[in-house]
Order: sequence, then structure tokens, then C-alpha cells
Amino acid sequence: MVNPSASRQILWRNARIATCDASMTRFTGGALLTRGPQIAWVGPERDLPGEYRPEQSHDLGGAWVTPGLIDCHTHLVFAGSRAGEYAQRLRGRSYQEIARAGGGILSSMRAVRAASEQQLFDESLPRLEALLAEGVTTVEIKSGYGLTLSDEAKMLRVARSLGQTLPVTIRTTLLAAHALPPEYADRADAYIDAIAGEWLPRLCEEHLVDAVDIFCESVGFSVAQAERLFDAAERLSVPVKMHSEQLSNLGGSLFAARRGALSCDHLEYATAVEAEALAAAGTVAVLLPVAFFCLGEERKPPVAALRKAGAAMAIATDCNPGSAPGSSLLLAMSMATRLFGLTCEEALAGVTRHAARALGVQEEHGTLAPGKAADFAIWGIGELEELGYWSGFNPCRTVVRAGRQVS
Ligand code: DI6
Ligand code: FE
Repeated sequence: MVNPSASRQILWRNARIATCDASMTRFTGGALLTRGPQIAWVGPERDLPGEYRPEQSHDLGGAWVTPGLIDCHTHLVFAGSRAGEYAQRLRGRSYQEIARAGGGILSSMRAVRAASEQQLFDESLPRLEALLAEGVTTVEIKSGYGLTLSDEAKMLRVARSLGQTLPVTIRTTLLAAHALPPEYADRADAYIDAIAGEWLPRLCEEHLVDAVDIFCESVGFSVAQAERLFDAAERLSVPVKMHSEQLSNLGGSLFAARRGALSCDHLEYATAVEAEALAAAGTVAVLLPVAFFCLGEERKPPVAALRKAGAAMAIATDCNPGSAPGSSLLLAMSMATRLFGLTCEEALAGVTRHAARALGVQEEHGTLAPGKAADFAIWGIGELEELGYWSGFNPCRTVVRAGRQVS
């Protein structure tokens, strides 16, 4: 049966358009034509070929249009909060001390294990809604608070069902290697074997895994353990990524880059050596300034070196109950500019084109070009640089996802 709306043409005209392609092309008097869920044409309106016959046309009155934003690193499916731990950290206790004492990720693990699927869904939904209100149309969600096969599966199913409920593309990442659960105390290698040998294949069979991640850290897992996990992922053709160099430098980024990881994330303790390796491998450096801010971290990721090496830098919220309790990608952008020294344009590329690559979805998402998903945001701003400038104000006016206006 032919779906009549599948090829429906809609014209969005009189816009200022930032395509977020490699040259960060901008034009005024722009038009964007959607055909069903895809972009059919984008460019200066005077060049629009006459062959197109839009059934509907929207005059945007000169508003800015960007690709739908992409939050490429979140842990937004969780239960409860860790405000009590935050209070301890304000009094001087470190994130690592709390983790070693059985709090931290393990405290969220207990909350997630105790929560029903419905409860997890209900608690996570408003966090995702907050992102979507900011023009976000693609979100990555990690597991990592279940730490048993069935609880990790539960988290991933909740992530998938959020994507079926709201107008957003969800990519799920298995982060079972986030912390060592009590069942495996002092048996980290056995835990990695369970994930690599049993959980990952099973969860892949259930189509719950788009990528695999590991927290490579003194309070997490070693590079040798990452290698065994990545080997298993490679056998199943699942892309890999890594939380690396967040609290110390264990050499994770160099290893992940060698293995062609999609991204290395955090990177506060990375140096020019890591920056060059990431650039050479085409591994995206994902910067997470909200975690830097909320941990009171002082060491910054090597942005100048990343820029010099030509590494792609993405920005994400890291939305999680421990180190980054927040759900605003626009705030993450403004923190990336002020705290890390990115330009507003770099921050915008970091939540569009580069974020798409960090998820391996650059063929469909992240830029405005013919054939890509018709995912875009329309902004009530005078200058494009206002994205990355406002902190705590949301100028998003309208969101179109897969060709349909969703807000
Ligand atoms: N690094 C982080 O910042 C989050 N996970 C990770 O590996 C924190 C997760 C948490 O504390 O709950
Ligand atoms: Fe994270």
C-alpha cells in the first residue's frame, strides 16, 4: 500500500540556515524542502528548482534553522537521585571515595534493580522531554545501572520504548562495564567475561545494542579488560566507545583509538598525544562539561591540542544522577564555550555533525543535506552564536522530526 504522506513535499522558506556541514555553511533567504521523512532539497530559495511541487509552505520570517541537535552521551534512564552524595561532595568528599565506599554508580544500581520497567520509564520520560524541547532529535542512552543481564536488558528496553513513545531517534549503548557489581566483588575479569561472552551476544540477539562502552578508570575497568570486551564486540560487529581519561590517565584513549572506536568521552586527563591519536583514527572526542562542572574538576580536556590535531569534538550532556544531574544540551554547549574555550560554532558542530559521527549515524543525521533525515530545529534567535551563549534559556521555537512538526 502506498503511504500518501511518505512523499508529501513541505517547504520551509524565508529562513537563515546553518547546514552544519564540514564548512559550517550558512545562508540567508534559505529554503528547505522535505519529502516525507527526508530532506529533498536545501539552499538559497532563489535556486529552488521549479520541478518541486510543495503541498504546504511555511514562512519562517528569517528565523534560524539548524539540524536537530544530537545528545551523543547520556545515562538518562535511571531511578532516584544522588542529591545526598552531592551534599557530601560539597563538603569535600571525592567522587572516587564515595564510589569506593559502595555509593556512586552502585547506589544507582540498587535503585534501578528495585525499579519496575514502568517506574524507570516514568522517571526517565521528563528528562528526555526536556532535551526534546531544546531541539534535540537524536539521543544516545547507555545502560550501566543494572549490572545483571536482566537489569541491563530492562534499562535498554526502557530506552527503546522511550524512543517509540516520543518523536526522537534513540541509540542504545551497552555500558555493563560501568562498575563492578557486588556479585562479582574481586572478580572483575570474570565480570568482563560474562559481559563479553554471554550478555553482549544475548542483548544483540534481542536488538537492544547499537554500541558497547566501558568506563576505563581506576574506579572502573582496565585497558586489558577493555581489550577483551572490544574483541567480543568486534566478533559481533558492534561499534565501540569508551569513557576514558576522566579522572586519571590510564591509556584508554590510545587503545580505543587504535581499535577504531567511534568516540572517547570525557578526556580531562588526556594530552596532546591522545589528541593526535584520536584525530588520526577519526575517533570523536566527546566533551562533557556538565560532569566537569558538577564534579568541581579543575583539569580541562586538551581542547587546543584537539583543535590543532584536527580531532572532531562533540558535546553532550552526560545526563546521569552522579556526575552530571541535568538534561540541557544548550547548557552543555554554553559550558563548553565558557569553561573549555570552544567557539559557539564549534559547540554547534559538536551537537550536530560531530555528535552524529560519535554515534555512527552521520549518513542520516547531523547535517542538513538532501537524503538526510528531515530533523531540524527553528530558533527564536537573532544571531546563530546565541546557541552556546544563553545559559539557562531555551530559544527553540519549533522542532521538525522525520518531516513532521512535533513542537
Ligand atoms: N563517568 C561519568 O561521569 C558517569 N559514568 C562514568 O563512567 C557517572 C555515572 C554515575 O556516577 O552515576
Ligand atoms: Fe558518562
